[in-house]
Amino acid sequence: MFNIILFGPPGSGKGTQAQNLIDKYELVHLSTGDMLRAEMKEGTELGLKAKELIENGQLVPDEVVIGMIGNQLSANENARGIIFDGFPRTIPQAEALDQLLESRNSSIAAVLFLDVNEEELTRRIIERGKTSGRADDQDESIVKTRVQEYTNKTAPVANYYAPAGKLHKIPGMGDIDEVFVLLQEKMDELMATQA
Ligand code: B4P
Repeated sequence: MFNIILFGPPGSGKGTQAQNLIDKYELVHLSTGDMLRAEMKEGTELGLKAKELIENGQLVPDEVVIGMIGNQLSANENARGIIFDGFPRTIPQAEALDQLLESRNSSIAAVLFLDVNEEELTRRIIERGKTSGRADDQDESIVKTRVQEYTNKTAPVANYYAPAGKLHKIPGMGDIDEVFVLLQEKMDELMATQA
């Protein structure tokens, strides 16, 4: 399996580019954000708990997302590879993912880090908020909280993967097509070295 993590702050293009990449490389897309929003829409117990945290810009507890990813890995054992989008977002999530993959004789091939500055992140998220209906996209102070959560809890995850040479920084300030070209170049390079 060829497993990739799309990493970066909120609004850096993870969900957007994951969609482009799965179409081109025939990989399975696992987005914890999408899974949580589906639970919220269905009004499940988990969804109701997650809603309050998400709408305040905070991360949901590790055990919730780790459980969801574990279930999805079991459901996709024959996949060619997986793109993890928005997961892991904390060091305990990264450690759990390593264990889940190791127990399936698999591992993370690379972490693609979309590098975008805070001003642009805020601009993109507030712009999406005009049509997305997402409460966490509509208020600048909530976007600030999301960026703070990222800085405090998620940014250190990059250092978890860097020593093994798995972290690859991709300039993410260009438009969607420009960033996709850079991602494809990196994906093709990585896949060629794996083959
Ligand atoms: P996510 O769904 O992962 O949300 P996100 O970070 O806002 O999305 P993303 O970064 O993928 O958006 P994109 O830039 O593609 O998480 C939402 C919430 O769920 C979190 O805050 C947290 O509470 C919870 N959660 C999820 N996973 C969790 C976990 N593992 N642990 C704990 N909690 C978790 O898109 C943004 C906008 O920018 C779009 O409108 C897009 O069109 C636009 N855009 C993208 N690229 C662009 C570009 N190059 N130029 C111009 N616009 C661009």
